[in-house]
Amino acid sequence: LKHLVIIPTYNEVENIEPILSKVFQLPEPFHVLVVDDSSPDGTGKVVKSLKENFAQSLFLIERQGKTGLGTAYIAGFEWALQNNYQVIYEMDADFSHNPKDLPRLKAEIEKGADVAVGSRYTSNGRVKDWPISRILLSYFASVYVRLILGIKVKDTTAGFVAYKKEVLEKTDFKAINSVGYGFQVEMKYQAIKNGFKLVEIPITFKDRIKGKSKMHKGIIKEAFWAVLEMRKKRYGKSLAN
Ligand SMILES: Nc1nc2c(ncn2[C@@H]2O[C@H](COP(=O)(O)OP(=O)(O)OP(=O)(O)O)[C@@H](O)[C@H]2O)c(=O)[nH]1
Ligand SMILES: [Mg+2]
Repeated sequence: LKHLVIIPTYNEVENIEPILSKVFQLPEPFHVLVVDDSSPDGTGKVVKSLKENFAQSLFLIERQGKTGLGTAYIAGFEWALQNNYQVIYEMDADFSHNPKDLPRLKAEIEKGADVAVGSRYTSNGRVKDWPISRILLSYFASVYVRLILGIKVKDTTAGFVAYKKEVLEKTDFKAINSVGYGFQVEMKYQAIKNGFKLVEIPITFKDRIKGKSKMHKGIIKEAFWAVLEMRKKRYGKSLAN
């Protein structure tokens, strides 16, 4: 199987080389696609220079200007499908997700899951170094999503996920309007509504040490409304119903 890890980046110059080297040190071969939005700090340049050493396994999409995490992933998914990858992973550049957990997500897919989520809120999942306010916000957001959408997933906003290519092929990306947490929720929601099997495995999520967060209030508001909109979309139901 061909495995591709997509890492969206915006101003991650301090993190990008260390994270790529961790992924490429794993015992199993993962390819990496970085989707960089012309980071002013030169993240894309660093990736280009590393491509010389990893010509077969490191790829870069450069986009003009910051257009958000969701559209970066969609561009990456399209590239992954065109290039025949069978399992596609989402991972942040900032070490909040531990690259060592990639083989655990992979194992879950190989055991038969269609979607494997690195989950903070399943039993044994953890969040380290976040202020309590941020943990509470994130946790109650996940409860809100579960109530509104009526799904069992504990960590719907998680951004550390493995998707089988069949799941992405069935996803209606045009229907997704949100770019932040709402995007993460809608990806999982569509997968479930399309009948795919989603499993959560516990991870320890760590706050970033280097670089700046791109999270802001607008993304939370967007997600709040997007979840209500999602419910109306009747994913997975034929129009005849
Ligand atoms: N290409 C691209 N990447 C982005 C954009 N916004 C965020 N990212 C990347 O997406 C990943 C997650 O973003 P973060 O800023 O860490 O957001 P977060 O994890 O919700 O917030 P923190 O935990 O506070 O860091 C990181 O690798 C970012 O560099 C964007 O607009 N375009
Ligand atoms: Mg982060």
